[in-house]
Amino acid sequence: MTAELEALRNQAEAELQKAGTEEDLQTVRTRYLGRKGLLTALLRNIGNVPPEEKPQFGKRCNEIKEELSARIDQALAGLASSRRDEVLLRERIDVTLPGRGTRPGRVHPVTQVREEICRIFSGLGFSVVEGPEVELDYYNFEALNIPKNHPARDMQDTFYIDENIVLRTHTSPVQVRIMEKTRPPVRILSPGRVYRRDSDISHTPMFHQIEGLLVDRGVTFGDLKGVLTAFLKQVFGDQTVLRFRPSFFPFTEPSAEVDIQCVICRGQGCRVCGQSGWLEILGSGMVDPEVFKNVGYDPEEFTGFAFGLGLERIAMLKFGITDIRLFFENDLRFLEQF
Ligand code: 2U9
Repeated sequence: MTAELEALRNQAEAELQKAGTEEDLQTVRTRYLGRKGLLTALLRNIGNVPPEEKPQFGKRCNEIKEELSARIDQALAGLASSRRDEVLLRERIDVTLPGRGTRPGRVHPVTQVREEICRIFSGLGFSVVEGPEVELDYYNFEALNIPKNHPARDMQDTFYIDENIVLRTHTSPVQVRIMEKTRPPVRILSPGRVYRRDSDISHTPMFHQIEGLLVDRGVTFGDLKGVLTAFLKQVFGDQTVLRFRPSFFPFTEPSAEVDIQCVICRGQGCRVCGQSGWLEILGSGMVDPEVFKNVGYDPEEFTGFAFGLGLERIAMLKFGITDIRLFFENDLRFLEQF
């Protein structure tokens, strides 16, 4: 029995030498020390050992068990530690390397212009409002006094989703929706994307507009001139020279376009102003009584003025950009200059 015990010990020792993984080690443990293990079975058979050898046999049995168990624990700890070393080696970080750094972003020039205009009109008591870009024909055209046969609705200019739904061609429908819901006084500014079927050096199928609307009792063309003059002098400088030139829009009557003296040649005539000395900046006018009727305002009681401008155009003049498409290419070499 004692010889058998020593043989078992040597066998276990040999298996332990070969065990390369945690799993192997656990197998050895179960095989020898488990409840149904070989050593356990041998100890259970202590009845067959001659009585005078029993104490010695039992003692040796326990020694071997403890030795084996300790060896297994030791080997497991060794495995865990070398795995840790491996991970540490693989994930080594050189803390002396220079950091990558984050390049600060810039505010897009069109956003800069939008923020500036919104800030100026907020100072004049206007609130900023937004609305859907996919719009009902009614709000985009009909309510604004642009009937079905009007040239401004030509298929060439408008993206139709279906017969009654369009991509808005201006932000005016936002203001119509607000007027339907609220009574005057109204002082709103609506910035946003608009869509027109047009594409060249100065037109993109999507561009940005800001429109403004002021409605109250007793609003006159003088108010329009005063507010727009104050606005343009804040954007282009106090010395800016303006002119109000008669024009036509279906939703305003009378209407005027506002020009500033060319910021490049100071009125002498150059390539930017097409030799005219003037730059067209915005369109404006007194809200047509027909529009007021459509939203349930009494045109005898209320008057108002409205204006609209294209943000890309303002940004082009402000920053001296000659091709509108640059705004939409997201070329960092362009954007990083602002
Ligand atoms: C309502 C009533 C009237 C907004 C106006 C213009 C004149 C105008 C153009 C400028 C350049 C569009 O981006 S652009 O192509 N806009 O000339 N817009 S008056 O008139 C309104 C708006 C809302 C209810």
